Parts: sequence; C-alpha cells; structure tokens
Amino acid sequence: HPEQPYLDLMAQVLGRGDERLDRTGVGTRSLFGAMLRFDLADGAAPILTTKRVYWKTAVKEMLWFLTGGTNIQPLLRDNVRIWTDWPLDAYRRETGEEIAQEEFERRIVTDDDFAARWGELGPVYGKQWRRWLGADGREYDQIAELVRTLRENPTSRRMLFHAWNVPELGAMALPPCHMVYQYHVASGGRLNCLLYQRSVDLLLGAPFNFVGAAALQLMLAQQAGLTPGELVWVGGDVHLYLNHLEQAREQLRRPPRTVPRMRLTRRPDTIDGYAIGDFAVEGYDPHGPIKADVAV
Ligand code: DHF
Ligand code: TMP
Repeated sequence: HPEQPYLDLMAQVLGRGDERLDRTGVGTRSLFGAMLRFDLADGAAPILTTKRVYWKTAVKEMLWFLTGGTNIQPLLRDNVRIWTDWPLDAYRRETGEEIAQEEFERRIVTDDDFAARWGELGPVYGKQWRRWLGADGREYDQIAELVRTLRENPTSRRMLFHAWNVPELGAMALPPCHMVYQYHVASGGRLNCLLYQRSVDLLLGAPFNFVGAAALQLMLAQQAGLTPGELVWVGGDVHLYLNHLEQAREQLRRPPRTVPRMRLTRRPDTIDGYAIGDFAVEGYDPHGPIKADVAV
C-alpha cells in the first residue's frame, strides 16, 4: 500500500528516534534523513487513510501560498485555522492580553487594521515564491518562471523554487519547513516533483505537506500540458512530538484503506486561476480523525 512507507517511517521514529528537547519545549523523538515516494499516476492521491486528513484545508493553504499572501486573514475567511497559533502567540506575548483564539480570529476577519498589524506571518512562503526581493531591487516570481520553463524547456535541470531567503529568515514567524520544490519531466511527459522538507512534524504537518505538494503538482502539470508522475518527498529532521506518541501508536494499529483519487475538474488559463472547487477527491473513506495539539 502506498501509505505503508509513511507508517513504517512513523514506526521507526517511535521505536528508535532519539529523544531531545526542541525549540517548542514539548520535546520530540527524532530521526534524520528519510525519503518517501508517491506515484500520482492515474489520479492516486497521497491523502492518508489511516486518519481523516482535511485535504481541502491543505489545498486551500497551497492556493493561499500561490496568491503570494503572507497574512492569515484570507485563510480565516476561508475557514482555515491552521496558521492562527503563531500570530496569536505573538499577540499574547506582546500585549499581555489573554485573548481567546475565537475572539482573535474574529477580529482578524472583521478588522482590516487589526489583521494588518497582527495577522502577518512575515515574508514566508507566498512572498518568497512569488515576490522574492533581489539585491537588485527587483521582485522575482519563481512560480511563473517555473511554469514557463516546464513549457519551453522541460529537460532543464533548473526547475525549482526555494523559500530559504537567508536575510529574511529573521522576519518570518517560522522559517520555511517545506523549503525547496524541484521538478523533472520524464519520458511521456510525466511531471515529477521532489520536495525537500528540513523539519517534519510527522503526525500533524507531513500529511498536509503531501497533499499540498500533490495539489501543486496537478496544477503545474495541467498548466504545462503534462501528466502527474511521482512525488518524491525528502525529510531532514523527522520527528514525533512527545505529546503525539499515543496518537502515532493508534494510527499504526489501523490498516490502510483504498487509495483515494484527486483530479482537477477545470483548466484555468493560468496558474493563478485555481480555486478550491476545481479539486475533486473521489473514493476517500478514511479511518476517523486523530486529534493532537500542535506545538507552537
Ligand atoms: N508547527 C508544528 N509544530 N507542527 C506543524 O505541523 C506545523 N505546521 C504548520 C505551522 N507550524 C507547525 C502549518 N501547517 C495543522 C496542520 C498543518 C499545519 C498546521 C497545523 C493542524 O493542526 N492540523 C490538525 C487540525 C486540522 C484542522 O483543524 O483543519 C490535524 O488534525 O490535522
Ligand atoms: P522548527 O522551525 O523549529 O523546525 O519548527 C517547525 C515545526 O513545524 C516542526 O515541528 C515541523 C513543523 N512543520 C511541518 O511539519 N510542516 C509544515 O508545513 C510546517 C510549516 C511546519
């Protein structure tokens, strides 16, 4: 089953990951260096079945990156709450106000000035992908350049985009985790992707990262007249937070189910034309959700 290597990796981290204190203070079990391969041919989607993955949330996050945005307001207006914790934490630290998450989110959604001041994550993914500021003062759109190269020069070995903008790391709420995406066009016009993720929350983050990367691969393939090939995922520090171990054990007890499919229902004119309604997932019949707290 295509999900088995993920479950094996989880078992490895659980069984022989070394235990250490991490930035968040929660602590992790961690292994260094892993690769997973998902074949997206014939519509197979890397949406885990051993727990319910909110795939629409992950695709909406990817669409938000593509807009070049770095403020959580549009995410919240779209009911995506996975990025709230970091601005909320900054707000509580800087104002000393014990605001509830719901109230904070309501103010971001309804008050543009508040959102501009407190909803900003800094120059994270979207900014670097679409508007990387060069030393020459120009802004570089890495995604537009990638689509152009996929169309015009598909044997290129330079088809990648990168978010690790060294001078801007300090201004980001979090330095990029999924930081490099490289593409490759194989015979028959199959579009492969290799994603390098330096830091991996294996229970909560990784399942979203697989879905986001696959959604992007579908869009890029469609824009370039190619078909989706393999998604190769490489993880650096692959970890389980110590408050996720029981959840991981629960997930490992569940047998994977039928592989779901994901496809695009419409072909927009450009990479900027996609909306969540253009993604259809079929045959997704997962086990129940597994709840866990995210380490901030
Ligand atoms: N920090 C940490 N420690 N782990 C992360 O995975 C992480 N991911 C970030 C930002 N910082 C992070 C952005 N992506 C969730 C999933 C992805 C994500 C952030 C959070 C999450 O909490 N998922 C839950 C709830 C999903 C939902 O409510 O829609 C899950 O059960 O998958
Ligand atoms: P770090 O910056 O100290 O490595 O912490 C980032 C944490 O967030 C780490 O646990 C990895 C996790 N993460 C993911 O797994 N996927 C993501 O997409 C993001 C943004 C974070």
